[in-house]
Amino acid sequence: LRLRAETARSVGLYDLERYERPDEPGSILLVDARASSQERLSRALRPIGEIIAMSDPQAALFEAAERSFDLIIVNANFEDYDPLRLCSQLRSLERTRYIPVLLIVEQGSEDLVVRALDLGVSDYLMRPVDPNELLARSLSQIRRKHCNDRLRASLRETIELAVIDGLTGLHNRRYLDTHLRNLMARAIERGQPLALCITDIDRFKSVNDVYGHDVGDDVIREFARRIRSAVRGADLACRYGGEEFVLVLPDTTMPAAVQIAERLRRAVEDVPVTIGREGISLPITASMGLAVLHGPDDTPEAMLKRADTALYEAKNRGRNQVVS
Ligand code: GH3
Ligand code: MG
Ligand code: MG
Ligand code: MG
Repeated sequence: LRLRAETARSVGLYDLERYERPDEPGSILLVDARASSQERLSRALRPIGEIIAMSDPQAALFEAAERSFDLIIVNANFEDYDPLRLCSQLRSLERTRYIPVLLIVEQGSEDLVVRALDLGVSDYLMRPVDPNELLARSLSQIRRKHCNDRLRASLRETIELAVIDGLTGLHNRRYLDTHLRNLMARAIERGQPLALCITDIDRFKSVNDVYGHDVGDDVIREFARRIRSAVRGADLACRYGGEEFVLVLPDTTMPAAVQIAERLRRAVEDVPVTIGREGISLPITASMGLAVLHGPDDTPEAMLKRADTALYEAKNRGRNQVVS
């Protein structure tokens, strides 16, 4: 780390943000057949953080998949074992594929290096290993790894947010639009039934009119909670519009869907929603329209349309009911 600050100064770089921010500690798995070189390399790497040294490549692979290391250093000094085998396995396992691998080889092993880089090994060193160079290359890999980890995490978060409704935490309409088709195809493939329910809170405009939009939002959130406890893990629950939700129920026949919808309808009707610190008790009800998958030629649009027609019918018949 001192070296890094010195380098920055010597080349006239005084970017404090980049060069004087301390590194997060890293953890290193060192795979090396010999105790003497394990000892020497570990000493050089000590400023980085925790180092686990192992001599058996297969045990090391197992360890790497179990724990989260920031760098794996493979010293190619095994008897009767091709170090590329370990490198290739590390690249193919889901649990280890994002951990950088630094390979240490004999002077003149250019062929091995070329094949290693082709397999996805991140960097290499030739013996004799200079401790400062080992430290510098290791730090550089760990820094990049931490940076990539952050990028991957924020990408995952962005993807998740794009399909989640901010008010309720349920999936949004965009998610439904892409996944309903998949769920229908899977049901056809497996020869299973599939049901769909559209539910809409009754006379919701008056909630907004009387209590305001914020209370309206609270009611929507509470309605979503009751939906969540009414469905199973395999079911898909989405906020489809303002106070309108769609449930997709895999492996569910119409009679079973009626039962699920009825249970939800009662869970909404039976317990008024409690609002704010004053504890205003607001009775709400919801109407539901159901549809089931008709066969391989059925489409998401047609299924949603049939459920929506049934919902319209439920509203017409006086609300707070399920129509199939
Ligand atoms: P119906 O029984 O026929 O469904 O009557 P309704 O009053 O519920 O009518 P409708 O479903 O057409 O109206 C939904 C209302 O929900 C209209 C809109 O002002 C309100 N709304 C839509 N999105 C939101 C939201 O995110 N928050 C709040 N508070 N209100 C919303
Ligand atoms: Mg309506
Ligand atoms: Mg409504
Ligand atoms: Mg509505």
